[in-house]
Amino acid sequence: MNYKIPKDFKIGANMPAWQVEGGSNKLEGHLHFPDLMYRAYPERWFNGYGPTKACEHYERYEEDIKLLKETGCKQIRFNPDWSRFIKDFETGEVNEEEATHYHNVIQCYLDNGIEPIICLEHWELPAYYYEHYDGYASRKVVDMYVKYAKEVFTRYGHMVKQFYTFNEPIVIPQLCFMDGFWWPYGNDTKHAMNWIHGKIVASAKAIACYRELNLDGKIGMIINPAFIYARSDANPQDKKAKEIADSLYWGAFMDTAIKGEYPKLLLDILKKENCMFDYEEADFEIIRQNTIDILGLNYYQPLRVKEAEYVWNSENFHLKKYYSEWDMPGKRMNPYRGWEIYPKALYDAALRIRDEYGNIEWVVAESGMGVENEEIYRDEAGMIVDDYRINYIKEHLAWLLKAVEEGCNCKGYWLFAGMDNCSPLNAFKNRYGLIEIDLENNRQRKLKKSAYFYKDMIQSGEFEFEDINKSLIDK
Ligand code: BGP
Repeated sequence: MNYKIPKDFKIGANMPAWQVEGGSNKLEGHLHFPDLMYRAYPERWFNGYGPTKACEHYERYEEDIKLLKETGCKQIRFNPDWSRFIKDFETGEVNEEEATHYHNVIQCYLDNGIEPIICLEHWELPAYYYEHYDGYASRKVVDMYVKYAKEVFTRYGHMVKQFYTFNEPIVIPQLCFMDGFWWPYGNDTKHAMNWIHGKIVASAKAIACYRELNLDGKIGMIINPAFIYARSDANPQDKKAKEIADSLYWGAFMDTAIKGEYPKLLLDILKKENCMFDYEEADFEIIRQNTIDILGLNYYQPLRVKEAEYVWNSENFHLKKYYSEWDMPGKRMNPYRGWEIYPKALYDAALRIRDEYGNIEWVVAESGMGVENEEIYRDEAGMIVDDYRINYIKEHLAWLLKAVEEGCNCKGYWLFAGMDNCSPLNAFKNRYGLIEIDLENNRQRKLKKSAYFYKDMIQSGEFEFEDINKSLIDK
């Protein structure tokens, strides 16, 4: 079947600072949070690679942007690295050399016919703010974030027309402070909620600041709401488990960002479990008044849940008291990343945004497939023939375009990622890029087959794929 991409639907890719830039020229004392994660246990990062060099994009951005042009991308989402952008973390004074660097990066995108989109933070919280103030749990840091946001808006707002306040703001609080999964391995839900609330307030204040500047553009947040399915909606316990998980993993950021308020269910549970975050009375009004214009939504895998399997007997409350993850038999997997592949979730989410969130304008800000040992797919001419990635892109787009046809307000799809890059802990294990990075060979860049597919699809405005409506009938 032939799928047509609407003219106002923009296809692009991602280039997040800490995962591509590297920091070899960084000033002393200007590390960011992922640097701290790496430095605590470098041996836990796949083959020892980390953010220090990453792809050396900082030095090689002109070469990279020329290659991104070759992929046909119309938009690239990137971000300044907050930890290098600020010279003095106490006053918020900007490092002018770094500000000029990012000005040049933006100009280079524009010169190559690519629209640059800025997300202010992709976890590059300056290490200083973590070490001295406990990050977003502190109002000082919230204020310094807003100061940084204002500098970025003022300096680049005439060149960039879409800004996002955060990328996946739940991930660091959840994985580092609640789930004990990443350094510093915290298991304290209240602490994580303080970070989450701090980020929600910081985003709302940055949005207020953007609006005060009267810039001609849009501002949003990039959220990775969990796309939750219950084992059985007919089973009331499973359904309840889903609602509770949804109140945090979907609702905390989606509801505050779009509707201006927290899900009541989440607040009730936090209060009941003595994990209510610290807040100032004015916070709720600030959140209510400063909702987003546009939503960026990241999606990789669904979350399948069932009623809680174990009795929660730890002193530290975790939402898993109320649900367990359900390992659905027969699910389709990306075995390298260990994530389920389920493209229809994009369609389901689109309908929910249409029906429950005022059909706000949105884009898929990340979607992609990480694959290990991609060299085995190299052809005789030396190109990686990543047909699995092409298929992945097509099936996700097919479901998305079906939603658009049904009135959903989705206006774009940005692949993760423009180039292979450094993941948290997995480093360069799973490759995500349209552009290959050859680590053995001076990080040489080369277009993969998917890059040529991308260009063709974007230029022609169409692609061929199976009729997904048929798979609907089968299921
Ligand atoms: C998202 C991040 C991306 C990217 C992606 C892929 O959570 O926003 O930056 O890393 O996940 O996941 P991973 O790199 O862990 O394979």
